[in-house]
Amino acid sequence: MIVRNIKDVIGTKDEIKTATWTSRRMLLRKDGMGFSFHETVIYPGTETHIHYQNHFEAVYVVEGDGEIETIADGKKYKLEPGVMYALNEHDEHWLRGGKEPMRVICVFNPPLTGSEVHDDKGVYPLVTEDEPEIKEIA
Ligand code: 9YT
Repeated sequence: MIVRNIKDVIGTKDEIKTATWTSRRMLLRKDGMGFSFHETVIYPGTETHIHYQNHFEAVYVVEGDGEIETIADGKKYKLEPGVMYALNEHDEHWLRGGKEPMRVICVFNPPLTGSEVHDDKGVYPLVTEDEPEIKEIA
């Protein structure tokens, strides 16, 4: 079993900071679960262009506020505690922070390796080599 405390991730190489968000990566590809699991804080008043062409992501809001806008159709969705969104169509979008820092839990499939940040098209690279096998449940 894996048990980790967010306090043990903060300040390490698994805490990635950009101009618009901080991501604390609690489970990564090396853990062999088939997904990664992060706590991310989106900074108030910011806007991030995201297009996960190589990944699926689900996001659950636990604190704060913000907005997501899907670029293909211009639809906007309010983000607040209790809301989940899933990018099941690799949806290109704008992610906006609101008035307060927005703390979200994110799951990525396939899992991130740890150091990914968005490129200029909002994409994370796909890393597939040397992936540990997903453990079978006995
Ligand atoms: C919600 C979202 O996609 N934020 C950007 C960062 C990402 N969650 C990550 O790398 O943890």
